[in-house]
Amino acid sequence: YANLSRLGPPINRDDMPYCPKQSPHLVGPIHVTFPSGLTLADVERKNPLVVRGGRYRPPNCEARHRTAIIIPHRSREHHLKFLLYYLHPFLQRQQLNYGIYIIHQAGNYTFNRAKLMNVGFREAMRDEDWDCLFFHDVDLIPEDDRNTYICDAHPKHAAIAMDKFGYKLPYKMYFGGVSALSPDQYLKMNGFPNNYWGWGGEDDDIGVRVSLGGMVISRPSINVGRYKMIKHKHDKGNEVNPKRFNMLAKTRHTWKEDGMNTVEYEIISRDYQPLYANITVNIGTEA
Ligand code: UDH
Repeated sequence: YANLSRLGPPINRDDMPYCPKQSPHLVGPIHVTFPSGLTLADVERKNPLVVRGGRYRPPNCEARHRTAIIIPHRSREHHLKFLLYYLHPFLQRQQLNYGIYIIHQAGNYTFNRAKLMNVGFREAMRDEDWDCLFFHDVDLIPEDDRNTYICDAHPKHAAIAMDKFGYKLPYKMYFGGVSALSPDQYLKMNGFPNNYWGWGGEDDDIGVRVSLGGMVISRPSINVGRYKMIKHKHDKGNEVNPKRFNMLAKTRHTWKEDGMNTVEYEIISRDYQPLYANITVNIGTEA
């Protein structure tokens, strides 16, 4: 019997067939609006199959992909609610096995987006053998579900057409907003930098790391990599980083000494909410 079972397609422990390569549930373009009065309880009600920690698996087939969404966060609950409202159904239509992680920076010290991503990578991989990680700003809502949240052969920059840039790539090496890497790709470039405190530069550093790691940037088609940004002002505690250009000029010398191999932090709490796993972390302060 053991030998016979190897003759056919792999059979899952529940004897469920694999989901089709192309999901039959996709709708294409999504009209994104921000309904007033929306609550997290509404989002929960609309997503009855999502289980604690923001986890989901297709009910009738075995997912072909396991994707973790990593969201750096502080004081953006309002944006988070809208993102979850759109993202949960979006990922379910794509028939993914997925989990959503909010990496919440504790305290009031200057924000550090890239370091939070390193924390998210390590903590999510502790939970599950994810085959793809989506690093996702909280204020970007995908506008087309053919923008599949799975990894490519090279690191993928997904948010290539944002409304705020006129639905065009702002510059060739842009790698900000939403990107996707497999664990191998992430480790090949030593993850993201830990030392960009405040706004700016870290996304370009990450783009440079992709090529330093011997890889190229992969992108979805411009018709589907579309995002609406929830409008907002610069946050308190995320002032523009004046050192960003100097740091960026040195990435080729620093990337091996700063990244996933050196990230240090202290987990304050890990709680599994109905719609996401919330990891609150002390990432320290600038050296
Ligand atoms: N983030 C937080 N809290 C903060 C700062 C940043 O959660 O206090 C996260 C959040 O996921 C956000 C991401 O980090 O989406 C990137 O930060 P950002 O939204 O500030 O960066 P972006 O370049 O916006 O998208 C810049 C401010 C635009 C002001 C323009 C005024 N016209």
